[in-house]
Amino acid sequence: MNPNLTRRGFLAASAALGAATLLPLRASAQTAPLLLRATRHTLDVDGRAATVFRLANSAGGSGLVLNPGERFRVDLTNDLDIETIIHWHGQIPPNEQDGVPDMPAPMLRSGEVRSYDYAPISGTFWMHSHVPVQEMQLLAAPLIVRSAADLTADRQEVVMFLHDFSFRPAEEVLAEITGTAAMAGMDHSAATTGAPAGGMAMGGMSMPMGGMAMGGMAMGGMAMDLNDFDFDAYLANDRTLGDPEVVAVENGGRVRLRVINASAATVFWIDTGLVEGRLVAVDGHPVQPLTGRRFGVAMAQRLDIELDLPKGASAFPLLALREGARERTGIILAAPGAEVARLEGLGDTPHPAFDTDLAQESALRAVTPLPTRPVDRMEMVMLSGSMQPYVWAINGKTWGNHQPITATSGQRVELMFHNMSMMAHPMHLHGHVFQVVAIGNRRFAGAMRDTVYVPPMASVTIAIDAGEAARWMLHCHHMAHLASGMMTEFAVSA
Ligand SMILES: [Cu+2]
Repeated sequence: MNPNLTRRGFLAASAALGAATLLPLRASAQTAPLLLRATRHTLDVDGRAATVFRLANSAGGSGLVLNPGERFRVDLTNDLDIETIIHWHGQIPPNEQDGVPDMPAPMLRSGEVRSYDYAPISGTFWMHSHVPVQEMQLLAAPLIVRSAADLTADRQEVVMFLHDFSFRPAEEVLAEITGTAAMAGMDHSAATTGAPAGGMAMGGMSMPMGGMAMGGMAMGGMAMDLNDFDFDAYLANDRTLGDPEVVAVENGGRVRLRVINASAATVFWIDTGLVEGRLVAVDGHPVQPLTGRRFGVAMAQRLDIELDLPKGASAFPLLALREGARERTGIILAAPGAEVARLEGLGDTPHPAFDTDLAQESALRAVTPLPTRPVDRMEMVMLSGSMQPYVWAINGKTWGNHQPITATSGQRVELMFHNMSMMAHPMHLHGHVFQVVAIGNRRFAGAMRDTVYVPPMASVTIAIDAGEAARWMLHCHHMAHLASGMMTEFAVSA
């Protein structure tokens, strides 16, 4: 056993991702690369078998855990019979290792092994295929980079990895959401060429424009669109509430919950129930602690929530509630001797929409903000689109017709996202960590992030110090929006 590990640390390692996900922890400098395989895997979803993708570590579990100071030195093997490529979401590798098809590296052929090596940022991260239909079929996993404080802290680490899941092929799900048969069969091209040629067919979508049919909610007299697809199941660590993961915790112990929303198209509220939580990091980056029992998390975002469990032989459900609907998923923390009651996968009433007024984002303050300096470049980034036809654009253009947003390496750039549409967009920038610096006209020293949620008709400004001179993707992390072309590039020149 690793002598560096405290007893709690060992508990944490054992419980965090389940025994199968546990990687051997190394006490000394790493000698061999970590192994990661893109492969297939069978899940049991409410008693029904489902074949999905998996990013498997050397122990056969999902994802990677790195120790403090350890490099992200990974050999990725494509064990699939199709091409794939993996993006290290929120990390800042050299651009050639970023994992977007042909941007610049090609996808991995079947059987190909590719090596990655960079200094990682510590915190709660994840990795996923940058091909939307593959991400939707769970080719995604946690990437946890521990800090020195994580190893010495007297607390248990628990990961909650969230996904929306359909038994139907992802191509079919995308085609139904977008209302176009042309989308079916898009795989590689979805991430690189954007919208299919020709018009978008109108079939498949029953929702009227701006309608309330499926997931609409009224907002200031207007109708916003929330959920445009009803998935078959909502998963937390690959399981539903019908058979949830039960994590053994210490009586009265402290837990650091690492929530990762790997959903294709679902925003969740994390409900800590009777236990008050302390939100201590978003997207892997520390924020000044914010207490509460409900925190929202959009697609691709992460939350680190600390929980001080009350003493007693109790069970503590940690639920993820689908916004604008009754579905929920989650895991259960159980102290020794606790009785674990069965929970329904449907709540009594629909859960509210997330952060329409940006109240949560407004309350976040970075622990380590960007240094204050003059802004060299300010750009407005318009987000637009509609359900019918299902087209989403950045500055009026879809990927392939896009106009890059440009900067020079080292410049301080501010991007003001202005959402002119009735759906929210979680906007993700590759290769950079940015700071939220304004909501509407109100400036503040907000959170450091890699994915920011921009609700309908709102504006959010982020500040970035432009990094490596390269083409970096900037896109919406709603998979159907991305697949229909809601992507541009942040083109940094030397
Ligand atoms: Cu979007």
